Amino acid sequence: MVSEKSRVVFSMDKVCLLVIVSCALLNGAISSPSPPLGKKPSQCSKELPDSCALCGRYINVVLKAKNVLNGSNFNIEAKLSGVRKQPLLYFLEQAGTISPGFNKFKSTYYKGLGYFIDSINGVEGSVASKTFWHILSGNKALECGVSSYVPEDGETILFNFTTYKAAGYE
Ligand code: B12
Repeated sequence: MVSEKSRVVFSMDKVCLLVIVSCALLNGAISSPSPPLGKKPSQCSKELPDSCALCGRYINVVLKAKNVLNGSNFNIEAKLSGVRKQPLLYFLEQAGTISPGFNKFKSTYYKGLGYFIDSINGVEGSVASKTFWHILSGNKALECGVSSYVPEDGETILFNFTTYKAAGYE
């Protein structure tokens, strides 16, 4: 037999449970689906929304730009420490403040893909010469561009001026 008191306690439990679940859902603790087990999320999926430039954790990233192909050969580097984790483009912009060569980059916006890096330090790729700025992490080409790739703490990103052929795109 259920007494009046235990019925009240039972319905209070239900209310508490409802409140906890609602709070968790609002905080995203329950709602966000995980990628299927054993499958790595795509490199290109944006980890942070565009408006989230101020909420990534602080990380260290090294950017390098190498041109041994076209005239003014150079190897430039920018060591960025304690920068908020966000798409690579923001690190490239930051690099310009500590390493002058990086402040002379040009880019073109493509809908759905973001920014394509046309030139760095005055050296520009072209369809005519079949050259471009190839972006790599270690010796692996990035699977996406500067607007959607989010670097990891301790990562070194290389912008290497090269030909379509040398990069394996021809
Ligand atoms: C051709 C091509 C290139 C050529 C472009 C020049 C040319 N001669 O046409 C070259 C070899 C230079 C190139 C470079 C890169 N590419 Co590319 N490229 C393509 C490809 C095969 C076809 C694009 C095309 O002609 N579309 C048809 C035309 C009519 O449409 P369009 O909008 O005018 O096309 C232009 C843009 O796509 C732009 N473009 C090409 N690649 C990229 C990459 C990014 C990030 C951006 C913003 C723009 C862009 O160049 C095209 C010609 O002007 C696509 C795959 C595909 N099937 O779409 C990949 C593709 C667009 N490239 C890709 C990538 C990752 C790159 C690189 C970042 C690789 C790297 N690690 O360096 C670099 C860009 C680096 C930089 N400097 O910013 C990815 C983009 C994925 C993403 N979501 O970001 C794609 C989808 C291939 C893939 N599935 O991996 N690419």
